[in-house]
Amino acid sequence: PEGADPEALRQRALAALLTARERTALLTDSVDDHELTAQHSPLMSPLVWDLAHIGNQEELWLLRAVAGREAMRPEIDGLYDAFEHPRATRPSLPLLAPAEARTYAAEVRGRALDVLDGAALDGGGPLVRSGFAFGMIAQHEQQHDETMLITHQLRSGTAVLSAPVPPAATDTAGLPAEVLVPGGPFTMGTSTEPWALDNERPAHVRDAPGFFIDTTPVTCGAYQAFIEDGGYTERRWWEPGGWEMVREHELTAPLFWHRDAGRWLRRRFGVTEEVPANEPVLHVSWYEADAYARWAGRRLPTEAEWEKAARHDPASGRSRRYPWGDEDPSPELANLGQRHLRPAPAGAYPQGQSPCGARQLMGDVWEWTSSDFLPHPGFSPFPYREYSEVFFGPDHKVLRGGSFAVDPVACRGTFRNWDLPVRRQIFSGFRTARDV
Ligand code: AVJ
Ligand code: FE
Repeated sequence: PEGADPEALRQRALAALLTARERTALLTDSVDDHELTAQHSPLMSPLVWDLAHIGNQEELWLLRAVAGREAMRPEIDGLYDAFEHPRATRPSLPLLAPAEARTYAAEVRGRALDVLDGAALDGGGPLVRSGFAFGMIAQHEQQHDETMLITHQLRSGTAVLSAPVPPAATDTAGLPAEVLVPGGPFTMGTSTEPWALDNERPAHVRDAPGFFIDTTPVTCGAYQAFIEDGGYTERRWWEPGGWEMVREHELTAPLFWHRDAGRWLRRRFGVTEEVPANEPVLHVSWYEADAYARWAGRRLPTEAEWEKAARHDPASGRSRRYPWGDEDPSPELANLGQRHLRPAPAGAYPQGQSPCGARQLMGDVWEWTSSDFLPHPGFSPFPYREYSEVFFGPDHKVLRGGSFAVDPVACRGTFRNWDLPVRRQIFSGFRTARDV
């Protein structure tokens, strides 16, 4: 993609915007107006807020910032500013009704495609060059689509979404439990990926001593052993904040699990099923991931270790765009893009493995790392401080790799996600590591 010609970039941007809008339509047309305006959890916005916020951000960045247009409806900007109104308060705002929100987003989109048509993607300022703002807005919409999928998972009632089951690998019998990543320098972050966001930049060298990392994410079966060994009842495994969370909310298992006649069941998008032992565990907080790792005599990988395991190619000494190489994701390589509504069994996607032999680093489940969300050395905020910079610090932990709910446009070996260590409604899992 670096140095790609402007017409190819324009097509790429157009495809990314259209793909995102199709998914937004699926998530917002599959429920009625009452469900669009209801609050399904105090952790989430009503779906209709996400819908108009998607349109509003597109208006701000593609119509106003790139093309210099006047505000279409200046009076609504404040309603859809995520920093002005916390999620829990959004249902009581005078939001656009579902039909109005759809019309607004569609009108913005029509104008944005005109702007894309005439944009000089090979020159201009940093917003236009390489189609950055268009890629950023496609990623923004896809991130809110993942957020809306979380809202779908939290809603009660019958299922409205369905998808085929992801493939299992056939060669998992001989897979080692962990793989070695030898010590030495590697390149973290990127200065060349055109649509990489500010927090992924710039490329810089890190040195990491050797470590072992799990070949696959930790499974529900392995996590059940922690539960059955009294994991949630023994303070010694938990960070103080985690122990407080366990006691206050009387946690005994991942979110959406419940016990029934001696079996663990889980509710998934409106359907209840037995917890699949061989599937990566999902909906655990950072505190639970950290406690499990301690119980197992291991630890979470640092963010730099995770990225080295995913990208470093010892044969060439360089870092790849993805675990499997430099080519874009495809259905044979990773479980991405909401093609499936669950992670694939542990060990799936052998073609997508990284040079060290770790599997499923991209897609399936977001993976908690031990690291706080901090800027890379040489970071500068772009295009706005509120995208990343205001979240840097000890409050947020980094997640890497992307879940089944992440679209390929918002997934790279350098992509960084972050959240509070108590959060577990997100599509989060983890793998563990140890020193050599
Ligand atoms: C990167 C997923 C933490 O959803 O809060 C959406 C992405 N930023 N709108 C979030 C985002 C602004 C962000 N995360
Ligand atoms: Fe947003």
